[in-house]
Amino acid sequence: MNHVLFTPLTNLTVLLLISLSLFACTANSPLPEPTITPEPDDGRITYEEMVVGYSQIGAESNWRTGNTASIKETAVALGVELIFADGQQRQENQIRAIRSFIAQQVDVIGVSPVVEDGWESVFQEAKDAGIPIILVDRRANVSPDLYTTHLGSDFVEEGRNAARVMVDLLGGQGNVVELTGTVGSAPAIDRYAGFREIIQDHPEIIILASASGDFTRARGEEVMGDLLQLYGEKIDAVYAHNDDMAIGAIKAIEAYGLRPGQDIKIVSIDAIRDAFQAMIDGKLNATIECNPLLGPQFFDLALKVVNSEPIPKWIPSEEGIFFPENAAELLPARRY
Ligand code: GYE
Repeated sequence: MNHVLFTPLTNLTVLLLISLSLFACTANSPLPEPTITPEPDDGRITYEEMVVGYSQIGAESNWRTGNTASIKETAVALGVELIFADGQQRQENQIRAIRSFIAQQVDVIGVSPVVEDGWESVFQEAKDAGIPIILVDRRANVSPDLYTTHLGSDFVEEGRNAARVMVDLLGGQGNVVELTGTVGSAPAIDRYAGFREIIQDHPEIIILASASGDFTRARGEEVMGDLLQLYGEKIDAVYAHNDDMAIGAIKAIEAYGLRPGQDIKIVSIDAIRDAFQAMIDGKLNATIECNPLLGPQFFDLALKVVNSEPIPKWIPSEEGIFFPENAAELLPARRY
């Protein structure tokens, strides 16, 4: 929406009202109180004036539902008009949503791209319509002039941290199976790469297999069940790209008759509340934090973008690593 156009109109209305009230003063005395006080107008767009289209991936994990809640709650708190679209894990739904935001002439589009590839043309359409795009959480593989900034985690570093913890847990030796996230997604690609960067210096740690559980509990359980059928007690550890898949894997390991967290060590990523509970229960050995509470930072950036303020091309989140030792103490304060 072109807010710049509203400013002269507003000033004109105020002027008209002032002259009308001046006219009224000469006709009747005493002087009435002026009904409108002109507000200082620095021409900046405010949260209340901003319309934001947001294309979310879906609801595949507790991380994602925490992320959605943060975006929606922050919009309400700030008074931003938010048009939210759930892509149900499908890129074509996300592309359709972005096209409808363009048709509605929103001020800014936020998008968390389910996979990295295939966004060039729809982002170009947004650019041609003069609507800035902010990538939230996941990256898209597009030329940098097609988006304004990326707000999200360093997924490679998360993979490295998972590997560092794994090396410690295994004492530098053992067989690992990996449950990867959605094929072609930025976090799955980077968490795979970061993990290997560290593991390659530990030749006695073998990655037996790597299979996608699509970031869901159900698929994590299913794939882990298959891996147990294939490798059985040879498996010393699981590296899961998110906690939901780890929780699925825990079920499969128990169904197979082994003890998750003891017979098979497990390290995963996100740090959702259920992961803290699994650590308290002794079934998960560590979780690497990935922060989904991006609502406040996202709308702050959106406001800066519509007001043409300079912003960096990438805003990484700050994240920690959590272990069973203090899981019970930390769980009450966890918000997702
Ligand atoms: O780790 C996973 C979710 O893109 C960082 O997506 C996000 C990942 C998160 O489904 O749980």
